[in-house]
Amino acid sequence: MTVTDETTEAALQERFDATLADGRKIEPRDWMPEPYRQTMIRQIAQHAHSEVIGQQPEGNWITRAPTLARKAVLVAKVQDEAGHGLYLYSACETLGISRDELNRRLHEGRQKYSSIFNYPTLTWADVGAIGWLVDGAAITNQVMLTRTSYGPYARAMIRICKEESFHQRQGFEIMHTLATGTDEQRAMAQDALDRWWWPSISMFGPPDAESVHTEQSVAWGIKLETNDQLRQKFVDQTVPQADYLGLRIPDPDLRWNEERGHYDFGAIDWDDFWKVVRGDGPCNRERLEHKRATWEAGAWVREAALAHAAKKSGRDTTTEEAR
Ligand code: BYC
Repeated sequence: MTVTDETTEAALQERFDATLADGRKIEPRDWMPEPYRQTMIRQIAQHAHSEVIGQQPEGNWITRAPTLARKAVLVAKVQDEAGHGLYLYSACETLGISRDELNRRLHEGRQKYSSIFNYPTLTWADVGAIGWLVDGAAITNQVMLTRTSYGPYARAMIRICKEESFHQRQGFEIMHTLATGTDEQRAMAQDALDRWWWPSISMFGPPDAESVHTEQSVAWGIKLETNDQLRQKFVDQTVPQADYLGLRIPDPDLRWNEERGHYDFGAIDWDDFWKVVRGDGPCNRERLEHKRATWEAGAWVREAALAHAAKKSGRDTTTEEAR
């Protein structure tokens, strides 16, 4: 590297740091340090893959939703998740990586998706629990991400959060219907809460002391709150909701701590979390295999869409020239 290159690099770094210090966004055309770019690609890709794979657990209940209205709402909700995946792939592409490459990395196990989608949906109440708890946890994280430092990611989050908030309410409403229904329905709601509670609170990621990326991501303004801070916020807002439903959170150590002004909660089984993250959860193989198979089965649709776009743009040019 020459002296001039070094000076230029230092000046670019200075401008990047000043943008962050002023609370302004980093935009695709701006210079950014390579590790920042790679961190954004990793996180946005993981987020996009989660939205897409996250369609599977709830999609499992579309044909078995208890009423036509429930079915219509669930179809719309699952379609929203697909849309979130698309916004996020677009945001990720602004960092100079193609959607095909992102999918390749996921299919080859080089990128991740959220641990939460590796659990089965055994009853209709699981659809309620996912909306209430999983979307609830997702919004807690994503409201923070509306203020994240990378512009396209922050802007995608604003719309996503509006939709997630509807998802959370539809889940809570399903749980409320079941919790105020027959004994059997109430038992079904309790069973879903028992199975989804711990995976939902682990979804925020490892404890801060073991989170390898948090410190740097906070310094870059990617994360404005840490995994443990967001987890605590989620627990604090969800416990009163469970009380309202008359359901019991499956944690004997859960209690209000007057001094801290927060709920204390029991130890998370991090061994189980890492087992799931590493590919050994109840549904990991099934989820990834389904994702790969649908990607391959849809190849002809992508090819046809590209051929159509090329043909159409050719026609449009001819029309313009003719004018
Ligand atoms: N699952 O240093 P850490 C939805 C990994 S979908 C798997 O704390 P970071 C919805 C982490 O990647 C919304 N892996 O990392 C859709 C890292 O490994 P690598 C999903 C996890 O990035 C359908 C290692 O552990 N939301 O709403 O600073 C239906 C160390 O972690 C997980 C998002 O994707 C996990 N849960 O913080 C219903 C939010 N947690 O990459 C609903 C965007 C951690 O070094 N992502 N790991 O190999 C984030 O905000 C952050 O990436 C995280 C982790 C808070 C998740």
